[in-house]
Amino acid sequence: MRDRTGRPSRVDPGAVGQGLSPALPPTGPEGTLPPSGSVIPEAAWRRALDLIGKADEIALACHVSPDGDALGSMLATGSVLRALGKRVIASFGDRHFAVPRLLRFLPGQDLLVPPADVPAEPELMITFDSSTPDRLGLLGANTAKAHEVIVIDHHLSNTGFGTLSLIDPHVAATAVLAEQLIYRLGGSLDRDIATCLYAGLVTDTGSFRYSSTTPEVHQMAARLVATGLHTDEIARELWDRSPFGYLKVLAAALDRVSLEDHLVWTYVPRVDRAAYGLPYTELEGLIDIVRRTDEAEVAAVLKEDDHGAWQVSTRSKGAVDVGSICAELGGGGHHNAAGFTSHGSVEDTMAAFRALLANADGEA
Ligand SMILES: [Mn+2]
Repeated sequence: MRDRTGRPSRVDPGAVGQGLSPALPPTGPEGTLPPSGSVIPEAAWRRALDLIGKADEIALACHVSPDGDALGSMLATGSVLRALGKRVIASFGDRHFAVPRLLRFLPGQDLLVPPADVPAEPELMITFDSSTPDRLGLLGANTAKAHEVIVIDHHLSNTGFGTLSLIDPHVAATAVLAEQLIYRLGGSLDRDIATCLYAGLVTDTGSFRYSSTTPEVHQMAARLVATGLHTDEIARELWDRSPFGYLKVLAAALDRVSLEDHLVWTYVPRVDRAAYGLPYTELEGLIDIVRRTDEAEVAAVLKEDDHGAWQVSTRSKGAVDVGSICAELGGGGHHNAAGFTSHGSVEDTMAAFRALLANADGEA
């Protein structure tokens, strides 16, 4: 059913799952779907419920080096599916399988298994926040062989690699779509599930600072906070702590920073991290420091991972579409936040990036 805006407004009773245990408190007026701003057709949601209803075992996957949105969306959905009586496993396809330290506070991690333990040909796979099969790392192969694949994502660059797309680039986070799926499954939010979704929402909106922060985002946050989750603890876990070594690596990275026209950039070789035993994943927030530069329109940070590849994070203030630049370099992302991997030197990587940036500037 739809309201006048064409958006789904009510749960279709025929499409709802069996419902969760009554121990979970209801979160909204009975049968009402919360607003999300999503334009995914109701028929697609119905098909998802159908596929989920028919599956006994469901394998969930999110992108490699998961962020709060990828892992949070997956764990929230997984917890609900398990409560519905499904056998659920969840994973991500990193060669060295470990939950990033910043995300270890997320509830529901008992769902996680190493990628090697995911069935080679799952009956049903659901992927989260991953725009391409490549972004699934080792689990790209399982996805290719799965009988059905539901792709839940909000990247404009998503290739639609599943058998069913629940993709909407208009929403701020995959967590928004995960919440919509949870409601349609007949689920409601307890504090643990809400914590996972909230982690996704705050990660992808930069704590409600980015332009993706719509009224619907704040309404969703209100629903989540109403479960009693601890916004202060979540913020501290995600952003306000790091090992001492981070300060030293940060100092070296800032010492190396360059400003060229409207581009500010720096790099972190792995030897810097090795000196302090600092894992690669601790560098996530570095781009947010570099991108604050007033004189720059675009920011880039090159981080050498443990295998010697350069993981490049880029940000734009809006005039330049770094998403398409990164897509041309084999990566992807959003208009204002994107990334790619380079196996070349720092100099070659930056030369390739600068060339595409000059083109984009010319078109702007
Ligand atoms: Mn996301």
